[in-house]
Amino acid sequence: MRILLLFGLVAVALGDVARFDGEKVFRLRPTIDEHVNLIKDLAKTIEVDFWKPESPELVTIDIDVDIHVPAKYLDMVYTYLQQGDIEYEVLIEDLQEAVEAQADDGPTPRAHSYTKYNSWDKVQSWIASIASSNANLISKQVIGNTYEGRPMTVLKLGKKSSSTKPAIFLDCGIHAREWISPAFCQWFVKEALSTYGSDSQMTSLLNQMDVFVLPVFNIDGYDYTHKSNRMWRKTRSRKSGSSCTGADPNRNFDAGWCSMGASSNPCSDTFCGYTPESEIEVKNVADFIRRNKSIIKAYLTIHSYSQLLLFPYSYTYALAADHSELMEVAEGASSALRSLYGTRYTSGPGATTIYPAAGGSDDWAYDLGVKYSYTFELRDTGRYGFLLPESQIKPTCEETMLAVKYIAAYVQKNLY
Ligand code: BHK
Ligand code: ZN
Repeated sequence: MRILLLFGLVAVALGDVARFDGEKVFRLRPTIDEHVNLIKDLAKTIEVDFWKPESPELVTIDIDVDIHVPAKYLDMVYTYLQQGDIEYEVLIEDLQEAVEAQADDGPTPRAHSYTKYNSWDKVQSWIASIASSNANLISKQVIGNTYEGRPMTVLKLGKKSSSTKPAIFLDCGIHAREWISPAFCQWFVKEALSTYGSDSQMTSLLNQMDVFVLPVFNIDGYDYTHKSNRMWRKTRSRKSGSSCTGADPNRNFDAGWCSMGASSNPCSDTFCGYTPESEIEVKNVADFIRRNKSIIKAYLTIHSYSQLLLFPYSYTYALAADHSELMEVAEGASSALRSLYGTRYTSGPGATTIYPAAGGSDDWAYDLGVKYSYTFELRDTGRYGFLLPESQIKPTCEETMLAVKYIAAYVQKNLY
């Protein structure tokens, strides 16, 4: 009876999980306008999941276009690419195998692990326990709930002080499927706590400043990628009148909102939402940053993949007033990152370095007055994409720490 019950539960749990057997990820290289049009037409005819860029509207010539194609369309896509004379390679032969191969850091333990992709339940209990075990250096506050009612908790790292300290805001997991991102925020908190007192740079940083860390921004989406569909990107909000779920939180900020590089179609992966800050998660974060505007000196947000260090603007080709300084700091951070394992990053404004896209959090924070505003796109450049194996969590987080610490040290040095 107990065994039957167990089977029943497993069957129910498995029954909801999307599988990707035989599905492939292609990298296309459109070199003429005709190729671009063909790719956009293809996206209209069949369901294609755009990995890079994130939606067909963003496709232009001479960029890599990574798409995930369901098995039933493969024959058709091969014929289409050949007839259209579009150059391509297969990045991932079998997506289901790649999903399963992510967990190459050993079997999934019951407990939280810094070298595994932790479920939301594990991250949530980790937040509670880490905050209570280091009361002198860390405190937590709930900044609101997600659409589905999960609490969004910001951890404040820094030595307690009687006066208000300048701060850095760091968030991870804006996009649900970019799993390396929440892994980095967890790593950052661990490293900050364990190296305070021994690493002079971290000690000085946390003595003089606070770091606000939001470990998972889009919790509902993150939970959905663990339980139902690994490739989900957006929030999980619903609105009567549309059969599609969610908006892109990184198109929902009030920065040139929905003017370019975003979609007003609720079914698109880059849907900008019905209004700026329509997504409660975005509103909660924007409210928190507005409330703390006078102390927040830097805004850092972690995504994947592509190995880029981006800064404003993405909603316009115009250069930011602080362009040269932002570029200089980005170059310094990238070379610090590269010094560990040789990982190469490209830095620049979002609009020219990836694509113009309005409604992003870094542009919004910058226009609010947070000068040092950066978007990280972590490993890799496409071999695994969103399915970066767990064996790469440690090296990715270690090298990223160097870049984040470089930016933090620069901000700290220029406080007064
Ligand atoms: C970065 C900053 C502002 C607007 C867009 C971006 C690129 C980012 C996005 O929102 O499309 C790329 C991405 O998710 C992959 O992490
Ligand atoms: Zn992203």
